[in-house]
Amino acid sequence: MHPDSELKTIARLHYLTQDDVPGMTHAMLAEEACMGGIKWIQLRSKDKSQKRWEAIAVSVQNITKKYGTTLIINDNVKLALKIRADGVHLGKEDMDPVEARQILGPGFIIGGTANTEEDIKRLVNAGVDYIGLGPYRFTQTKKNLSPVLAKEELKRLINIQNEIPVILIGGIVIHDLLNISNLGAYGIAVSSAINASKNPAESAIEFAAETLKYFTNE
Ligand code: TZP
Ligand code: MG
Repeated sequence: MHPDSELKTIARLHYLTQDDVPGMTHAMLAEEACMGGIKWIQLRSKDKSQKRWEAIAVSVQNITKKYGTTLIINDNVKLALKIRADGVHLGKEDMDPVEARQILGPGFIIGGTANTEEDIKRLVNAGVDYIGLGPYRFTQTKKNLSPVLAKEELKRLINIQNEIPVILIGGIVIHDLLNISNLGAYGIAVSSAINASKNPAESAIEFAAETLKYFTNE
C-alpha cells in the first residue's frame, strides 16, 4: 500500500457517468448523482478528442467541486493531472499504474481493473488505492467485457488480500448489495442501474441509502 493511501478515503459507492444517455450530459448526470448523496463520481467517456474530453471533465468538475464529491477520470492520466481531478481509473489496456503513479505522485487516487488473481497481485504490487473487480453480471455498458465471474470465484478473489479495497462492478442492481457485501467486497461501482433508470435522481438516492445499510465504515 502506498504510504499516503490512508489519507485517501475510498467511497463504498462509485458512480460512473456514461455517454449517450438521452437528454443528459455528463455534467447533468453528475449533478443528479451528487444531489442523491453519491460522494464518488467516475467520469467515463469514450472516443473523445482531448479537447472535447477536457471540456466534459471540467463541466463535471464544476459540479463535483460544488458538492465536495471525489472525481475520478477514467483512462486518461494526462487529463486527470491537467485539471487536478482526484484520481484516475485504469483498465488493463490503459497506462500501467506504476507509470501513472510516477506521473501523478502520491496525492492522486489510482484505481485499477482486475478480472483475475494475477491482475489483483499486479495491482497490489503497483500500489493502487483500490481495485475494481468484475464483471459481477453481464452488462452492455462495457465493450469487450471479460467473462462474468462466478460468485465463489469473486469471493476467493476478494479475499486473497486485505490491503487494498475491492469494489465490485458490472451490471450491479440495487438487489445485489446484500449478496455483494456477503462476498466481502468493500463496495460497488454502478453505471446503468442509475443512468438507465426511469428516475436517475431517485435511483441515486436509493443506491446511496442501500450502500450505507450494507457497507459500513466501522
Ligand atoms: N467494467 C466492468 S463492467 C463495467 C466496467 C466499466 C460497466 C459498469 O457499468 P454497469 O452499467 O453498472 O454494468
Ligand atoms: Mg479504461
